[in-house]
Amino acid sequence: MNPVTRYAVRSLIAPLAIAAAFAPGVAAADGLKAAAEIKGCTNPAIAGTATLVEQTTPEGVKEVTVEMTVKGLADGKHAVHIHEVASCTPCGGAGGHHDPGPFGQSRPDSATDDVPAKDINHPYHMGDLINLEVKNGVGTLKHTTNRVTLSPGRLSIFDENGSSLIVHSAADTYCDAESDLKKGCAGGARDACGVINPAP
Ligand SMILES: [Cu+2]
Repeated sequence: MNPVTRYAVRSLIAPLAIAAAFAPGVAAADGLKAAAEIKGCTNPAIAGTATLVEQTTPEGVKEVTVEMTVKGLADGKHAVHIHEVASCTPCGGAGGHHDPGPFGQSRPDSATDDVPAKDINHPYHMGDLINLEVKNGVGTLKHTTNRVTLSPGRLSIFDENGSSLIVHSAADTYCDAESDLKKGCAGGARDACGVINPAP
């Protein structure tokens, strides 16, 4: 191919490749979905749904948008996390927070923590999300995180034993300041749970 033709071919291919990369639905991970049916741990009046959708940033980073609506919770803020086991019967079966990292320590807090605690690993977990805010009995949350993926990989919530969403009784204070490092800073008791399943 002579240089002029080569240049012409290249200048044709480059824009096509860029267009393909950014076209909606073209990237392999984009649009992958999951869902969870949220149920009260002990209170049957608590019920809701959550959807999780994976997309890819222009840079190629996978991120997941979590949207959740739950009715029947007490008004105010409630901690929400992705927990490490696909089990809600009982809610304790969901285990600690999704934390597949090499230094994985899924326990958010413990009864034996010192004050201030030295072994609280929250909010460093990959499954740590933000608070659900409940007004007039209806709680909503929308949050995009690049700490987890739905597609296979090291951050995937669809690991060997799956994952669940847990809504806690109290707000997550994010255990951010040294003075926050106490039992319950990750939201305390569990109000509701939903096993996360792949969705069409
Ligand atoms: Cu939690």
